[in-house]
Amino acid sequence: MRDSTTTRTDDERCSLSCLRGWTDHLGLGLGRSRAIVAGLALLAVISLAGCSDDDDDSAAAAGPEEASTTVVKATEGDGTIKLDRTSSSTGDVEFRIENAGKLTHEFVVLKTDIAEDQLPTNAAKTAVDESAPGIEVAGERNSIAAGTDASLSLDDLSAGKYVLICNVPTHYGLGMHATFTVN
Ligand SMILES: [Cu+2]
Repeated sequence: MRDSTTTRTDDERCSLSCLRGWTDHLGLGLGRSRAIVAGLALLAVISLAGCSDDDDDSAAAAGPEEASTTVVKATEGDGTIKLDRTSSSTGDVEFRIENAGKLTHEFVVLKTDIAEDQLPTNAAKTAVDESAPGIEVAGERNSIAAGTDASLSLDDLSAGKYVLICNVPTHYGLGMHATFTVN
């Protein structure tokens, strides 16, 4: 490894005089001691350049840590929810929702261990009871018009089982549910 302590000391002590000595040496061919001093100045410059490279490397190494969002594409039809992936690792998840149907839909993410087609419903049995025991709403996007896209970003999803539903009255019963797992 380089001896940076010695190099830095030389640099601090004689940055001006070293440069002057180097210039004198090049221009006038003066004594050997000045040539040595000039060489030390050159080493100091190289050493500082090396330090800059190290800084650049550490900054670049920090970059990849940023992007860890899992993107899930969800396509809603009038009676279906289809996913391009059914699981993710823990962390941020972005659902990109396309309403490919002719009706307005919702996209609701529930954390629950209950089977996707066994969720408790309201008294009229037209919609899932989102406040029932064993169900936790992780996030939702309402009023997604027919033919439009929407997005739902959920930060730091914890491990477990999730059920994704549309809870517009009667739509759950039509089959608008899907299972998603965070590992
Ligand atoms: Cu719906």
